[in-house]
Amino acid sequence: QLLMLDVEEALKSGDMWLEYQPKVNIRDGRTVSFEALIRWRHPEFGRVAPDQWIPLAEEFGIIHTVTLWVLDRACRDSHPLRAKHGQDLSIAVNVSAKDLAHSLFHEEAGAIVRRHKLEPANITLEITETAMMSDPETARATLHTLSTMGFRIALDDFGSGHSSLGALAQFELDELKIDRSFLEGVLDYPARQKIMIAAMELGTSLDLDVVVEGVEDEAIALWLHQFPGLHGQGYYWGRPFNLRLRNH
Ligand code: G
Ligand code: G
Ligand code: MN
Ligand code: NA
Repeated sequence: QLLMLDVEEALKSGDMWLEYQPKVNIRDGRTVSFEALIRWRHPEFGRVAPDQWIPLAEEFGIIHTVTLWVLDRACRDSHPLRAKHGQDLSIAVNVSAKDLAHSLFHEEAGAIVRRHKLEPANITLEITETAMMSDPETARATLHTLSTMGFRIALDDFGSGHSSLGALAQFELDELKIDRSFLEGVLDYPARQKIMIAAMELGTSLDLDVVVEGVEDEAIALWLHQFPGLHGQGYYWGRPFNLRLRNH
């Protein structure tokens, strides 16, 4: 909790930074998007994982500042990434339920994107189904506004929460990210394969871009090759990397 006093300073000082992980077209291996993932090295406590502090930042009412900072950095970094990987590359940013409840979020997000000479269509906002369902009325209204502005909306960690199908039906979505838990044992158990296939087909039939999360090895990647139009994300294609340390 004391950590929360250090968040704003860490954003300014460079103790927080973004890493980017590719989402690829599984058939041809081309990168279609990069997801921004926040990192924090605390001067006293060392590395603090987002799972450890993002929920606190939501509770303490400072997630809004964090999310806008992430969006700003991601927009800035999108220029070199697009120069390298193509102008239709999308940059993905994780958004929390608390952000959607903030009445100015869409205006502030729109202003940041414009300031960087980008269009909302260049940005994908990833929201977990748990976040969407925590206050569905507010989430639906804000997501509708953001979608109308042109932002792409992704349902993150699909299948890990309690109301997956409900979220699919209720929100205006462009992308479905199938939670990596679906891949556990998928090569060994026919029932798991059928569930995975059904989840992918559900997304495709709703005209969503389908992203399979957590692909770690070649065996899974080869299995996924049989399904056309699929996108994937995972250590197999690339770990989150620091744009400033490596040349991508
Ligand atoms: O990459 P990683 O293991 O560190 O991410 C862990 C979790 O933290 C993931 O669920 C991811 O969505 C979340 N996360 C990473 N970066 C951000 C961020 O900038 N904002 C929010 N709200 N969540 C993030
Ligand atoms: O927002 P989301 O929950 O999808 O965040 C992605 C999280 O998953 C990050 O923590 C990222 O580091 C992690 N991740 C990305 N690829 C893999 C993978 O192949 N295996 C595992 N175990 N985690 C992954
Ligand atoms: Mn995500
Ligand atoms: Na997530």
